[in-house]
Amino acid sequence: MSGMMPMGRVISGSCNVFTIKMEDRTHEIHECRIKGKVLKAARGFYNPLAPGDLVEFDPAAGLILSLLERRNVFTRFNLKGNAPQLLAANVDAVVCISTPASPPFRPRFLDRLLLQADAAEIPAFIVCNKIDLFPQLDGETRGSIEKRLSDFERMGYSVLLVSAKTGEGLKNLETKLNGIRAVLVGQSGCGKTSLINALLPAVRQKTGELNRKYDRGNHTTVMSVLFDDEQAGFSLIDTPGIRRLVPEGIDSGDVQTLMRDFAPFAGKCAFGLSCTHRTETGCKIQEALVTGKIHEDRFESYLRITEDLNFFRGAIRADRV
Ligand SMILES: Nc1nc2c(ncn2[C@@H]2O[C@H](COP(=O)(O)OP(=O)(O)OP(=O)(O)O)[C@@H](O)[C@H]2O)c(=O)[nH]1
Ligand SMILES: [Mg+2]
Ligand SMILES: [Zn+2]
Repeated sequence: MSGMMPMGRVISGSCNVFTIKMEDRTHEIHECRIKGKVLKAARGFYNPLAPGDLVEFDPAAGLILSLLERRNVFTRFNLKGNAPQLLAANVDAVVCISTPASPPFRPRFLDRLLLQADAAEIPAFIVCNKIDLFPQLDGETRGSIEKRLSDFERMGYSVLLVSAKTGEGLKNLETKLNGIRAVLVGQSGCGKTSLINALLPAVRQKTGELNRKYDRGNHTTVMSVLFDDEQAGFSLIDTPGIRRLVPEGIDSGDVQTLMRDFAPFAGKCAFGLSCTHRTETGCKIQEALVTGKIHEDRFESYLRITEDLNFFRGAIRADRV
C-alpha cells in the first residue's frame, strides 16, 4: 500500500465496476474498476470483491488499487460459475432468514446456511419472517416447524420470530443488530429486502411478488448490496435469493464436528473420525438418530452436504485468503 490513497468500503458491484464509499467523514460514493487484471486475493473466486470489503482506491482515476485483509467471508459454491462466490465480507453476523410459508419452511436450507457460517466462524442466528402466516397453517405443519426451530435454539442459535409486514418482532431484531454489520441470506421470496426496508426506511429497495404457481420468490434482488444508515446504528447486506446452497471451503470430514448436534458424538464411533455414519457398526451418530438426539432431517442434511462437498471438491480452491 502506498499509504497516500484513501480507503473505501465496497457497497456493491457487478463484474468489474464497484460502488465504493469513502471511509471518512465525507462518505463520498465512487464508481471504480479494479486496477490491472485481478486482485491476488480474488484468484479462484467467481467474484473478486463483495460488499463489506475494504479497499484502497484512487478516486480521481476511479481505480481500486488493493484489498485490505479480510476479517471473514461468507461464501457459497456457485454452480453456474463453478467457483466459490463471495456473498459478503467483514461481517459480524449471518442472519439466516426462513419463513413458515410462502415459500414453505425449508429447515435443510437453514442447516446449510448455519454450517457455512460456523465454518467461516461468523456468528449466525435465525429469523423466521412472515410469522403473520403461521396461524393459517395446520397443526401438524406448525408442530414440525416449532420442533425444528427449538432444536436450533438448543444448538445455541437464537431464533427470532418476526413479520416485515406487521412489524411484529422487529424491535427484538433491531436490538440484536445494534452496532453491527450483518448479511441477510435466504431463499428468494423469504423477505430479505422487505426486512431491510422495514428496518432501514431511509434506503427503500424494490421487493418482489411471489410466483403464485410455485409459491416462491422471483429473484427480485440481483446483487448483494450493503446498506448503512447512520441513524440506525447498524448496517445490512442484502443478497440475492439462493435456490440451491452448495457449501464451500469445508472438508467433508469436518461436517461431523461442525454440525453442532453431531459434534458431541463425532469421533466416538467404533471407527472414530473416519466413520461415515452410514453403515458402520458401533456408530454413535446412528445411535443418536435412533434415540432422537439427532433429528432425521439433520441426518439427511449431513448425508447430502457431505455428498455435495465430495462431488464439488475438485473445483474448490485451496488458497483461501
Ligand atoms: N405475509 C407476509 N409477506 C411478506 C413479509 N415479508 C415480505 N413479504 C412479501 O414476500 C414477498 C417477497 O419479499 P422480498 O422482500 O422481495 O423477498 P426477498 O427475500 O428479498 O427475495 P429475493 O430478492 O428474490 O431474494 C413480497 O411480496 C413481500 O411483500 C411478511 O412478513 N409477511
Ligand atoms: Mg430481495
Ligand atoms: Zn459413525
